[in-house]
Amino acid sequence: MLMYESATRTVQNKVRYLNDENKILYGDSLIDSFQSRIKQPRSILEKAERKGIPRTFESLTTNLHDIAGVRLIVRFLDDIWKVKAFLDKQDDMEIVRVKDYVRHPKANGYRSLHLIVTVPIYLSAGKEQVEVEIQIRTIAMNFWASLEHELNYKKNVPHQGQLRRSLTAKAGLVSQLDTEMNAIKETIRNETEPD
Ligand code: 0O2
Repeated sequence: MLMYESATRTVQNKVRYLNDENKILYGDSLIDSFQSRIKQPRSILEKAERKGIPRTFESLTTNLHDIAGVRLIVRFLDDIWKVKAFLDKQDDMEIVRVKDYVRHPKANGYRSLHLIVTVPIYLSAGKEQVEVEIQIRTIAMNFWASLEHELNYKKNVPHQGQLRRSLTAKAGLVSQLDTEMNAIKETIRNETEPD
């Protein structure tokens, strides 16, 4: 857990730097907010059970890629790719897997860009590469995903199937809102004379 916490802090520091740099260069924050968490042992074991992963240390750390997670919330669709480009350039961070649920949403409507990265952490015994899952999404995608997550984890919700279908339909509206807000932002920034 200490290793995962350390890896999460490394990612957080990079993100803070990116935001500070962006404020200086463009007077604006790129990341609206971020959250990070280490998966609770209970959730690790539940997920392992769900996926049929043996409950050994070796197997859990090899097969579960989101024990450490950082979620980056941006305002606009374009900003997702700006953050990804910044992370691509980090020499001491390797992106080992990309799941693009933004261009290829899940059937339930879930949208988010997932990156599995490895970052080095330094132990008394030497350097170790540790995996962190980074989720990058807009405020609107996050709004949708947090409610959908609540529905998934609550038991005995009445009309669950109907609510699920309704959420999938709303995901279309969220996607449309993201596209339209991005277009408005582009117009404002491109067509406005500098102060
Ligand atoms: P929790 O409780 O949020 O942590 P894989 O790595 O391919 O073997 P995994 O880990 O399921 O399988 O990969 P994926 O699809 O990248 O999902 C990782 C996490 O993304 C999930 O972790 C969720 O946090 C989030 N996520 C993925 N799909 C959905 C979705 O349909 N709705 C919502 N709200 N979140 C989603 P956990 O451990 O499943 O859940």
